[in-house]
Amino acid sequence: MKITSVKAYQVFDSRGNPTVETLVELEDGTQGAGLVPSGASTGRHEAKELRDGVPGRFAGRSVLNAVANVNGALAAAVLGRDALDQAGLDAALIAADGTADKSRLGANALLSVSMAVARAAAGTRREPLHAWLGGGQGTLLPLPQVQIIGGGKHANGRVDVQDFMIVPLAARSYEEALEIAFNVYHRAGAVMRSRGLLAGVADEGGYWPQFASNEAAFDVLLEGISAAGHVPGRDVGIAVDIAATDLFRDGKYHLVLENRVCDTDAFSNLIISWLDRFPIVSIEDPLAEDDWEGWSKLRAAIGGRCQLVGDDLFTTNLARIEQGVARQAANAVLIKLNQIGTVSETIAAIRRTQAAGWRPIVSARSGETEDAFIAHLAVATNAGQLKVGSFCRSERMAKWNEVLRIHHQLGSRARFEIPEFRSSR
Ligand code: 2PG
Ligand code: MG
Repeated sequence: MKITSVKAYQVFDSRGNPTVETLVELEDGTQGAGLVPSGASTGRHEAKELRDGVPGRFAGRSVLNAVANVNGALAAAVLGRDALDQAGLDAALIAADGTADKSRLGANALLSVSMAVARAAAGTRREPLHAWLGGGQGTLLPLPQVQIIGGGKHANGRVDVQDFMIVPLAARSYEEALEIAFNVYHRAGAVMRSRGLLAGVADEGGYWPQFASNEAAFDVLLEGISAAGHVPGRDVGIAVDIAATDLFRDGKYHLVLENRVCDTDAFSNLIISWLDRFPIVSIEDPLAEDDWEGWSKLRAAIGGRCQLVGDDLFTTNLARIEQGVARQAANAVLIKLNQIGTVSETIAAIRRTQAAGWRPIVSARSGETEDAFIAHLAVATNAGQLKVGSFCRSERMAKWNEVLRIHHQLGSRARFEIPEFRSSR
C-alpha cells in the first residue's frame, strides 16, 4: 500500500507554541495525520526537535524548517514506500536524517511522518490504531497517573517538584479510575481555594499552587483524597515526578522553595523520608539524568517499596534502557514518542522494558496537542500505565477519552489491572 503524498504544515500546541502536523495519503486515498508534542523539562539525551530560532518569529519557536524537511527530504525518502511496513518506513526516516539524535531534519519532523503513516496504515486496514500497532494483541487498558498539582518548569518553579499525581488503586475498571481522578482533582482544588493556596492551573492542567514547602503539597493532596471519600494509600496512591534534572546544578540538588541544597546522598535520603511519610507508589526522576551511580544506590535502598521511573534518565532510548537494566538503576521507564522520534523505536523501547520485567508508563508531554496517539500506543503494547497530565483541558482529556473509546471498541476483551507497586523490582 504505497504512500502517494506527504504534506506538513505548522500548527500549534497546548502552550500555543508552533508544532508540526503531517498528513500522508496512500494510493487508495486513505489519509493519516500525526501531530507532535513538545516538552519543557527535556532531557539532554532526547532526540532533538528542530526550531527555527528566528527571533522575530514566534520568539524563535517556529518550526518552518522542520515542516520544509518533511515536505522535502523526508517526503522524498518515503514516497512510494509501503505504509504497512512501519519498521522499514522508520528506518528510511532515520537514514534520511543521518544523525544519532535526529538533529539534522528534526525529531519533530521525523515523528510527525512516522505517526501519520501508522495512522494511515491502520486506516487502510480498517483497524483501530491500537490494533494495528499491537498486532491485535493489546487488550490492557492503562492505569492513569493523574496530575493534581503542577510545579517545576510547568509552574515557573512555584514548587520544586514537577508533578504531584494520584494513582487510583481502588479502581476496578478504567471508568472507575477516571471517577476517582475527577473526585480528587475537584476536592483538592476546593481545599486549595478555601485556604488561598490556589493560583491557577499549570501547563498540564494541575493546580498552580502557593505553598511554602514541597511537603505542603503532599499534605494538601492527602486532604483532597480524604475529602473525596477515599483512603490515602489504600484507595489512592501518590505518584511524583521530581524532574530532578531541573534541580541539579554544579553537582548539587537545589530546592529553591525551601532554600535547601543537597548532594546525591542527602537528596536520596530526603526522597526516602517522603516515602516513609506519604503513601507514594511511584517516583519519577528522583535524581538527575546522568547520576547513574545515585540511581543504582537509590534503587537498592528503596528495594521493592515503590515504582522507580526513569524519564530524563532513559529518554525512551534503547541503549540507555539497556544501560539502566545492567546497572539496576530503576524498575520502570517513562515512554515518550518524541524523546526518540519514531513509532518503531518507541515500541522497541517498551518491549525492552517489559522484557526486563520492568514497567513502561506511556506519557504525554507538557506541550500537547489534540492528537491521542499515545492512548492507542498504551493499549497496543499492554503498557499498563498512562500519564497525560491532569483531569482538565482538552489536550489532556483527549487522551483519557480515547481510552474510553478504545474500551467500548474492545468490549469484553478489555482488561484492567492494578500493578503490585510495592513489590516491583
Ligand atoms: C515529564 C513531562 C510530563 P515535559 O517530565 O514527565 O509531565 O514533562 O514534557 O515538560 O518533559
Ligand atoms: Mg518526567
